[in-house]
Amino acid sequence: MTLRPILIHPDPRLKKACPPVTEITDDLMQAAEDMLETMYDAPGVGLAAPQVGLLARMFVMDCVKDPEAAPRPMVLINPAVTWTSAETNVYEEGCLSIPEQYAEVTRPAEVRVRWTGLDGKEQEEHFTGLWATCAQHEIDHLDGKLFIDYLSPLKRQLITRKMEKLKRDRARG
Ligand code: K1U
Ligand code: ZN
Repeated sequence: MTLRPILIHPDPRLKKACPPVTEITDDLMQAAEDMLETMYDAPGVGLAAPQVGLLARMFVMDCVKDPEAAPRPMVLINPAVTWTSAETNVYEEGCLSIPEQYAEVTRPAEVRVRWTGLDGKEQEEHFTGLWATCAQHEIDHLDGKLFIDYLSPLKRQLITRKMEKLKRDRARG
């Protein structure tokens, strides 16, 4: 398994809608394994393929927060939201592509998601709490959307400028 570098906003690859996965190849399975390792290492609770420069509709997540509990690594290929609750939830979201920036985002509190697993089988599950928020955040990534796109243009610009500076500083070493 290999840690893959996480792209930092702004990057054109984070703004593109990803095409569906048409075949579950060895390369895709390797990418899913690497993404899980990269997510746990960050640490994060989710990671979408475009965040590691792979334009494909796939994300990984594990929202088990209790360090004593068993982990639940999930790989979701071609995910689609099939139902959303009318009730909404406000969560202070972060993003591994926008480090150390957090903002409240309102989304449906519960969702049903259908996807294909790494074994090629269709699955569907009802998500609540952080799982629901994370699944929606990751599906947004697959559509080229970031959590800052829910903020005012002014807040978004402020965060984007901070990220441009972070990238300049990192490039200088
Ligand atoms: O997609 C990403 O950039 C990952 C992101 C997912 C996410 C976080 C919060 C709300 C919705 C979606 C993260 O994992 S940011 C890091 C984070 O939230 C976290 C890190 C360690 C422990 C618990 C949470
Ligand atoms: Zn993110």
